[in-house]
Amino acid sequence: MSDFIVHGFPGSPFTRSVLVALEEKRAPYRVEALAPGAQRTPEYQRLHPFGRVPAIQHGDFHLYETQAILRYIDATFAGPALQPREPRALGRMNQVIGINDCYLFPRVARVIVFERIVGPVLFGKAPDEAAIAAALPEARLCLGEIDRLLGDQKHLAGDEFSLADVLLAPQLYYLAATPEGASILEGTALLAWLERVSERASMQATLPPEPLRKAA
Ligand SMILES: N[C@@H](CCC(=O)N[C@@H](CS)C(=O)NCC(=O)O)C(=O)O
Repeated sequence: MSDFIVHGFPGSPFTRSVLVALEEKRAPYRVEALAPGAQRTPEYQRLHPFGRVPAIQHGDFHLYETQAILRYIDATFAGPALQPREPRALGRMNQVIGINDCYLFPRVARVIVFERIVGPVLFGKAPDEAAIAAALPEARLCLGEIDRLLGDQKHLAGDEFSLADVLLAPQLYYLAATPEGASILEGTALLAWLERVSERASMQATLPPEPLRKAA
């Protein structure tokens, strides 16, 4: 049995990014699926004091924060390198990761994806249209900027698939399935990138569970 354990919610985009990185490396792992609300228990908060997913255990080593976990996976396991060595490509990768963590996830995906997909599918909650409308300017800014940075490159940090793609693809998978995300992404290079990256074996092997997958 593998000693690499991923604690997370099935369907969580950050958890999926960790699984995608492990799949890209062909590293063995097992998933400990958390029940809804379990992130707030004292037991889980010993692994992640901020009560978020994912968190990992690798033998006696514990880590949380997705980008830290992704870098750890890349440094630990053999297989294709997921971080470019060329300084400008590396800078671009880190920039896109920063845009996701500081703006796209907290101000856009956490609102629009939650209100349109997670809330209705998992909690039977009606979407808060005012919250969605308030997130739209930031959604246009984030997606427009990532699309501009992608330009005519194959991947977000250049020609090679990198941690920027690993982090962003699971987020945009859901966002593109909302009417708002679909309308902003229509006809963009970013949408073509998402379609390309979604065909990778690592993305296909980590699809969300059925109710969320159907909604997306
Ligand atoms: N900065 C964290 C963010 C993780 C995060 O927000 N995960 C979401 C799921 S995708 C979560 O745990 N939500 C549960 C909650 O907010 O209670 C990371 O990069 O790992």
